[in-house]
Parts: sequence; C-alpha cells; structure tokens
Amino acid sequence: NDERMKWWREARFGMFIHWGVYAVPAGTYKGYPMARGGGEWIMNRSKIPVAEYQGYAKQFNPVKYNAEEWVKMAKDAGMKYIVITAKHHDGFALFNSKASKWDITDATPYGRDLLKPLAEACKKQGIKLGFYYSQAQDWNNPGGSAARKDMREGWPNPDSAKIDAYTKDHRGHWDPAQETKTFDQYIHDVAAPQVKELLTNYGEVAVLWWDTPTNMTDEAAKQLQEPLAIQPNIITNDRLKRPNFPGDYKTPEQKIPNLSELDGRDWETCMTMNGTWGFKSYDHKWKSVETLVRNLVDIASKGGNYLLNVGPTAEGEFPAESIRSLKGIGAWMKVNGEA
Ligand code: JFZ
Repeated sequence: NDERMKWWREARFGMFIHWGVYAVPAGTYKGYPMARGGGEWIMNRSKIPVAEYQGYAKQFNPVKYNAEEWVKMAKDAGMKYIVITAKHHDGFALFNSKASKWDITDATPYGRDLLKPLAEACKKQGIKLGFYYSQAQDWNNPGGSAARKDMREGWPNPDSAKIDAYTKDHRGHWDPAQETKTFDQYIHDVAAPQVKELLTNYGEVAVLWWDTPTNMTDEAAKQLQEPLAIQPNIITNDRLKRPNFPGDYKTPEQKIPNLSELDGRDWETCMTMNGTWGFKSYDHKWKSVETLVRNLVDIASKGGNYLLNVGPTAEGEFPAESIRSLKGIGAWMKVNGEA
C-alpha cells in the first residue's frame, strides 16, 4: 500500500529506544559483566529467577525522564520517527497494562505510564511513534516463550551445567514460574490484550515492530494481527511470524545490505551506537559520528531506512555519548540534509 508507506519511505532516519528494567543491572549480575549479548538479555543470559529479576523493578525509577527532550533530541538529529520497546523479552510493560501486573504502574516506584508522555511529545513535535512489542518471547509473564541460550555464555555459575540441562528440557525456561500457563493462554491473556491497549490508548501508532517469533503459531499470529485494524494506517515489520506473515518491510540487523541483496521490498536497518541495545554501564565502544553519518547516507542511497538505537538509563537519561552523537549528526544534517 503506497499511500500508507509514503511517510515511512520518505523518513529515512528513525530512533530505536530499548528501555526497561534491564537498565537497572545495566549488564552486570552478581559482579559479573555479561560475556556477550545485549544488556536487555541479562535475565536470560544469567538465568536470573523471575522473583529476583522482578526485584530490579523496585529500583526502576526514571525520575529524570523527559519525553519532550527525548523527542527533541531525535528531531534535531533529523529523525522522523521513534520506535520504543513497549515490552521487550523480559515482559516488562513500559505502559499501564490491565493485562499484567508486570508493568510500570504496578511494579515500580515510578508508577506512571512512560508511553503517554512520549506519545504526547511526538504528536506535538510532529514525530511518528511506533511500538516494539516482543510478542512470543516473554520471560516473566507465564506461558511466554524463551530462547535457549547457554548459561556458560553469561557468567561462570557453578550450577551452569544443571541450568543448561533444565532449559533444554523446558523449552528454554529456567524458572518453574515461567511455565504455569501455556503459550496459547499467554497470547490470549497477555499479548493480545496488551497489543490492543497499545493500539487504543496512545493515539496514532505509526509502526508495530514485532520481534523474535520463537514458538509462534499461525493461530497466535492471527490473534495478534487482528487488533491492528484499530490503526488502519499502521506499518509492521517482518518479525511477527515467518514466512507467512511478511509484514511491510524487512529488518536486516546491524548490517547494511549490498545492492545485490535487495529485492524491491522496503527495508530498515536497525543498529546500535555502541555494542548493546539495552543500557550497559561498561560498553564504551561508541561508533564515531562520521561512521553514523556514512551509514545513514549509505542506507538512504540504497532506498532503506536507518533505525539508530539509544539505550536510556534507569534514571531516564540518554547516555552522554548518545547525546553527543545525536548532536553531531544533527550538525551534519543542518548543512547537508533537506529542510
Ligand atoms: C532482537 C532482540 O533479541 C534484541 O534484544 C534486540 O531487541 C534486537 C533489535 O532484536 O535480536 C535479534 C533479532 C533478529 C536477528 C538478530 C538479533 N536477526 O534476524 O539476525
């Protein structure tokens, strides 16, 4: 649908935001920095029990969060849209959800919806807003699925062999609390209602960004696709369920395709500014402004979009290096960009 895709095709540049309870441990568990993987994967990589992980939410109190400023930083960098993790694999909802108590209002001292002010600021400043929603993988809401990752990749836990054996027998899960419901119950009780909430309570939703279709069934995909009718102009990516739910665009990750790899479908490269999606206190491998600008130009020249990630802290701030880079890109835009 060309009319529906028009703004997206012209946008070229957007901001990805990975934000959640994982910003509290910030990549370190029991003194061990994660050996690999994004900070948002810490619960799975370190096999943190559900009750213990939920304890981090008591420290998730982003009192410095200022949605107006976040949107302005995106806009000043030349970005036209924002996609934020409404719910990542840890199942934590940044919004007020009636479908689960594992959300910002019930589980944190902050207690206020984080997406409402962002939606308002986006509307005010003319930036499109999209929601990332981890539909299949959910490590906290019972019945959600979990990708199996080797414990020993996380940190040297003396029980790692036992834990690896357990996850093998339990479809990737490591805590009995994760399996008190079936996947179908989870889709019915949590995922489908939450998608409905996201598409109902925040005004225009420009993008729904699905992720990791582990264990998805056609039946589940249909249930999640149904509420999209609430937003007739919404654009979706290709990660709801493969291959028969192709969505509107492809999502090469952390890489820019060669011209020969392009097949005429719309595409968006998502990329980190350092080496992690969710905030890690010790990741200082920042790409230079020159690299980021070259990437954007490369992608735009091939007809794609660049979704560049920021991983805010648990206090609600962008890392200083991200702010500096966004400003640097903005300065280049001012001289070389349109408008
Ligand atoms: C997923 C998430 O697991 C990750 O935490 C982050 O949100 C990222 C944007 O998406 O990771 C993926 C998903 C797909 C691929 C690689 C990493 N892939 O298709 O190569």
